[in-house]
Amino acid sequence: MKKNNRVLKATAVSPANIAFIKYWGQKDSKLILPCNNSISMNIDNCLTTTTVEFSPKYKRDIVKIKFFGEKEKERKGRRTNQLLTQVDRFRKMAEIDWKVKILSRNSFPSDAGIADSASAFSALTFALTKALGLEFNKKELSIQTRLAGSGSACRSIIDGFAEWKKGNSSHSSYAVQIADEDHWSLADIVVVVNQQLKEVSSWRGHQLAETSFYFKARLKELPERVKKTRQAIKTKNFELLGQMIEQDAVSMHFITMTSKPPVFYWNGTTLDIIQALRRWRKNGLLGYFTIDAGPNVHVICQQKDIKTLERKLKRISGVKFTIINKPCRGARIVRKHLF
Ligand code: 2P0
Repeated sequence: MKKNNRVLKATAVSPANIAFIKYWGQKDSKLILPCNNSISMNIDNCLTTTTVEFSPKYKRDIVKIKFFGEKEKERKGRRTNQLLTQVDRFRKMAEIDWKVKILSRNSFPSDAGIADSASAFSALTFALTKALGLEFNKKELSIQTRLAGSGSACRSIIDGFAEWKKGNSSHSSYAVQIADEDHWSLADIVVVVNQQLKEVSSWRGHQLAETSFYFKARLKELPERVKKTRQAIKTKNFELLGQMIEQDAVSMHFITMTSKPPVFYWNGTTLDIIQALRRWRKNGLLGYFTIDAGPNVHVICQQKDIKTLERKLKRISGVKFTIINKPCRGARIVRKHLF
């Protein structure tokens, strides 16, 4: 890390990412070290923009968030505390004690069940480094982002397709690029079936993972699946990628359903979509599912099939709306501030 000139105000934009191979289970919950490597693609319609400003004019730390379709509002609670914990780590590194104002804006509906932790923590971390004149390379930035608490955020630092290497220490656990955002014209159709907040957080899910008798079996089969997924991306083998992401989504949800206590994230429509995709594939229309810690389905397809798949998906009873995403760059600094 190098210390440069402090500009004290900076803005970063960062995407959410969809995991093809899921991060599920932690080896170390303080250092956020995962039990397995995970692989993801950044999604371009689910962005967080964050401006931070350090100044003696602020008498206290202020965190404002503007959720999609809502008014900008000062927020308190767990999320704000997490963001400020990351700010405190950076204040120490930069040896500054000025108060901060943070304004964060999401480009996607917060009730779409897409966790904004990845985009929010990666945008905040990048903006902090710039404002405080701390210069990190991509690897160090990914590590600093991981330490914010949302592990999946460390993948959003990387452009395009990323693999988070689990490592065995804080210095060896970070994300690297598999391919950039222009490598492959894939799409992620987020199919929203339920707009409620999830009942059990991913954080709790991570802690429960080891209570599943089958968790060890998942970890055993993962290296092979990770290898094939990486290969499928590099060689643009869509059918292989599809098989791998479906296997991994089912494996993760099998762990949640067999944890003690069990957690069921799917609802009836989730399963209807899975069945429909399998039927359509028999007729040559290729879309594969993956599902995060909630009932909404991410349909991974080739861009040429977006329209057909979206039309058919919207006809399934219980589907509320869809969000179309393409692969995109990771976190970046922008000139235009939010305030
Ligand atoms: C992942 N997930 O690899 C795994 C798969 C969700 C399922 O890491 O919502 O980003 O703040 O608990 O910390 C989600 O964990 O999300 C996650 P929240 P976080 O993407």
